[in-house]
Amino acid sequence: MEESKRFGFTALVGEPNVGKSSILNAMINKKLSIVSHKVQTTRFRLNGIMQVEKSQLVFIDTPGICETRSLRDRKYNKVAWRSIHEANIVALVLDAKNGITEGANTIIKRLRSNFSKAVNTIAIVNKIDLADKLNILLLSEKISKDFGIEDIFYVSAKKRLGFDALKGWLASNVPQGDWLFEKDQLSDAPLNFIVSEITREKIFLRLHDELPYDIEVKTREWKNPKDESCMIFQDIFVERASQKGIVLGKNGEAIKSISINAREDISKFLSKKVHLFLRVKLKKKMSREQ
Ligand SMILES: Nc1nc2c(ncn2[C@@H]2O[C@H](COP(=O)(O)OP(=O)(O)OP(=O)(O)O)[C@@H](O)[C@H]2O)c(=O)[nH]1
Ligand SMILES: [Mg+2]
Repeated sequence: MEESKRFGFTALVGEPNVGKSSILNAMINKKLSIVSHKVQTTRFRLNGIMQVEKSQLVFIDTPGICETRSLRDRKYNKVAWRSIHEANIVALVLDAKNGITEGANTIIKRLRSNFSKAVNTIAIVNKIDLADKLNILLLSEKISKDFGIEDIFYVSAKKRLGFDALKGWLASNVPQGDWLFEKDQLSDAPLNFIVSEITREKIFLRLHDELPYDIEVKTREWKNPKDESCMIFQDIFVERASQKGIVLGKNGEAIKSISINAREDISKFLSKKVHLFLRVKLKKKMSREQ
């Protein structure tokens, strides 16, 4: 091991919608994780990787944690807590405007009782573009006094503010160790997953309250992946036959706009021309129960 190399996982945790995925994207300077104004956009753990000088930092984006009775939300909460166990540093993300809500309080308490002091906990106050300075000051006092978190960073993922200090701190606080990933690797997630998620984001953004919540997107086939332009075939799975019409929209307008927007972002992500083919399908009962 080279003496000064460092490597570590930082889990981004917090309530839904505080901007965890936006922070991951701002950190790695690429739109990797999907973002929407809806709560619980993120469903799966996703790693984003970056280098700061001799440190390789891996950010784990996690689903928002919330108090819930629903089986589905409990499943997402579990994904988040499991990620925390693997992290060297836990970054609690708070919304500068909302401050320490009841939900955030619960997460902090559980962090304190379930994790040893050896796990470094920091706070990232996001959306500083939306809050006034006095509120941010009061919030920072509360975070350090009530929760004993001393390392607090103030960022705006939207305006890309405040990230240098955060990157610098993480780079010198992850443990010494060899890098686990290649230098320019952005993520360890399969491309199929990333491009499916982009389409899921466009569905989230296009369909509002009528959104079939448990919608899934799977990339079925990929043609000419090495060529200048490629063809990607994806299936959108809905729970009930009646939901097919919602995704398709009147005269197919919804699916058309989802497809155009997804194709544009996938193209950008892959830096190549993409032809995207979407198909709406009914989930089989088996996969519904999994
Ligand atoms: N004004 C402002 N909005 C932000 C900022 N960061 C994120 N947002 C917005 O907040 C909303 C939620 O962002 P996400 O990154 O999806 O939040 P999340 O915490 O990953 O949400 P879940 O995946 O649902 O848990 C989106 O509409 C973002 O555009 C910020 O710094 N300022
Ligand atoms: Mg998210």
